[in-house]
Amino acid sequence: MTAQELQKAVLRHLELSLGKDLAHATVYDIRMSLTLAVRDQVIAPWFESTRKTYAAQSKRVYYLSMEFLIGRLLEDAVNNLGLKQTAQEALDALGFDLTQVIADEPDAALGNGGLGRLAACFLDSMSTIGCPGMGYGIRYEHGLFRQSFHDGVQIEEPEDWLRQPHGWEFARPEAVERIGFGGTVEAHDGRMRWSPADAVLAKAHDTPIIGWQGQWANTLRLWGAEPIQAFDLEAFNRGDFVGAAEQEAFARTISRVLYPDDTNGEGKELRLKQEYFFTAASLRDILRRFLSEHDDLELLPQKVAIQLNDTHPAIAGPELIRILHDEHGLEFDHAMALARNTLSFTNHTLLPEALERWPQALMARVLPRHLQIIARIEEAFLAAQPESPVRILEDGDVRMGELSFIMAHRVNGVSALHTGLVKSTVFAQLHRTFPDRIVNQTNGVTPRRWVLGANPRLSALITDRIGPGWVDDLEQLGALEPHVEDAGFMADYAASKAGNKADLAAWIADTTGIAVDPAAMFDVQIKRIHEYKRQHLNILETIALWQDMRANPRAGWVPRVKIFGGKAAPGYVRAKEIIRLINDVARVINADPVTGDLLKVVYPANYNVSMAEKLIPASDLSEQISTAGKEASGTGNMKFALNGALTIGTLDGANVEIREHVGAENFFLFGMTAEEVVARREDPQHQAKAIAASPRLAGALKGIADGTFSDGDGARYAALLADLRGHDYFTICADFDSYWNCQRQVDAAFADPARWMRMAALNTARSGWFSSDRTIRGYMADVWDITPLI
Ligand code: 26Y
Repeated sequence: MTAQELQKAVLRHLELSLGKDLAHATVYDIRMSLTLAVRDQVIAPWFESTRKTYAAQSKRVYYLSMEFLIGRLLEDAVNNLGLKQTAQEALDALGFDLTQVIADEPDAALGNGGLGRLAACFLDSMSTIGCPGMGYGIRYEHGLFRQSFHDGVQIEEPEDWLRQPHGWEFARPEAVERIGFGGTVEAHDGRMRWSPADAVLAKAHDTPIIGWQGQWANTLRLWGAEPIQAFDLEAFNRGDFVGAAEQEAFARTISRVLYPDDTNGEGKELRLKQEYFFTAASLRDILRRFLSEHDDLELLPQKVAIQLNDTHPAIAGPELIRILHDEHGLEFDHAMALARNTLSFTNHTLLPEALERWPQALMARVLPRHLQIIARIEEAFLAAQPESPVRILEDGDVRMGELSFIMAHRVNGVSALHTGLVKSTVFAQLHRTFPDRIVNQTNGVTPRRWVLGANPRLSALITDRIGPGWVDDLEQLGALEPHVEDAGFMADYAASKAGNKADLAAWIADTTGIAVDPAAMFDVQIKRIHEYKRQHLNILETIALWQDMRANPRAGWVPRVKIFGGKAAPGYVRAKEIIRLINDVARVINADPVTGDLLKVVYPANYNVSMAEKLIPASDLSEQISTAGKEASGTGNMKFALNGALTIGTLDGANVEIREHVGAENFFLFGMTAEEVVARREDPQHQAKAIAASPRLAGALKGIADGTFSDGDGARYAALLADLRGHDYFTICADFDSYWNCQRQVDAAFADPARWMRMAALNTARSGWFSSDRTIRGYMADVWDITPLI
């Protein structure tokens, strides 16, 4: 497509789809017109992919996820279709700037964090590799809340991405499923029949996901809930106008909003309904497609692979059995075996509070037939494993982890360390019973979005030296390694980082009003705010550094900008205290003339995918400092390493594998190992001893306690401090000195720019393994048993 052709297509959509002429077109109008023009280019490969899949009678993969944190789509699509340059020229000619048009798209935040972003990277990789499949999720009207700070305190406001029409999707009014809730179960002619009391419609909305160079496209199908009947006419005619709309209100509530908790499952009835809603709709859709091609249910596991993204769609097991047994008349054990051979399950966390449990009483009310089926699953399991102490039904709850494990033929962890812990802790008993079931699939990230799209400077440099093949074959980055000996390459590498940092400094000034020195080290921690991720360890080190700098401002400090980004679950009190503390500390330090440009603390509000795309390419230091054993994998860590930020991190999650790949000498390691953390907690005085041994830590804690950062209000952080001094489950204190010392090694390395840049370039060259293309190939081989169609 030429720029002229694209320009014509944009103008055609501007007139015919938006009803505007160029003279009156806004950025929104142009963005929508360009979106529609680019979407037109996706249709042919999309149809072609479907045709090939049918022709090959191929197995398909269905990725069921409560979350898809996709962010903006226009730039990705333009890049994947090779239309970046073309689009730029086309818009220039119309008097619009492509960058500005791209930034006009709302950031689709249909997810909380890692798990949802991983699902989005997987969609991109499946389409790039030619793995036939679909993502299934919920079309939330409101994604993750918008964050702002009032006096440093997090305020949540509703997010509104669907206020404007969503240009990428196709509504499918014909693709609707009726989803029931509640009601009764009765036997009819020897079969159980569930008669739900309420029902809603699930309506499909399809977004095509185009792969690299437009060679393949899959579909993301999101279900929106709608009433079966918009209006109860009988009630209306009685004069009960509000009651007449009740159905509608209930239905729409189901897909209204994303739950903003990423760990504290509150066991809310509405969440259970959301889970069943999208899982049941997806399964019916999958079975209908399967039965349109095959007439033998026996073939299901050969033709269909269903991946459960954590336990959120775990009701898929019982629901699939219900369909096969109650509706199609298969024997229960037979139905169960077919379901298990079709399903597989990914575990993303070991935190006990994130393992879903639903009260049996609630399940009996909302999904009465499923509760019966779950009891039979447990019976069948115990009949085969009479010695096993494992139960799905326990303490009045349904344990969704155990259910998922028993109903899956493969269970995977998301990094080598995490998978080992899955085997030795949460699912130790089940692992003993089924020693081949658990496999590892270390996470990855898509290089299209996280390098090519987010870091055009670095991308151009890489392509200039090793050609363009790296974009869908990321291990080719290894070919950069000899170039680190080339002064010309290193100068260009440093210049690309400097350019990104200058851009970020300008953006920080714009959005926060804080002036930062682009030559300072950009030290970045961006992720959900959580105690186990230890943003408070970082801020304690920041305070200690500031105190040292003030005491001795001329000691040759390495200037730093500490950058934080992330949201806290609205009900997570301690996480919100940490947010306030960071903002309080930032206010005081940024106003201090003694430290000046030596130290700044920046915390832009409303961190999201688009903000990550700005921050990561401009980072020098990547903070991956979770308490060892707690971060299942991390994926931000991979994005940073690829973009040439050095990691300061613990031996946790995929940090372990990143360190192995980039080399221990190019990674700043500190802190206790997972085993050491467990051992240290045995000593109830571990935090007190650490504080007593570290005047710096004691000084930082004291600074908080005496109100230095809270206008003299010593009580503001009393609870946080009491926890650190009294319990400190996340071993902030015990790891503090190790972290401090490691940070000073970071300073020394940064003070030698040639050494630093060489380490950074080696991180880029050696991180190719962390492509989600590699991860998806692993799932295809070890979990899904499917081969690519391109
Ligand atoms: C039960 C409910 C409240 C719940 C909702 C969301 C529980 C958990 C989550 C999300 C978990 C999550 O995002 N886990 C992250 O998954 C990433 C992808 O595998 C990992 O890289 C990351 O370490 C892990 O915390």
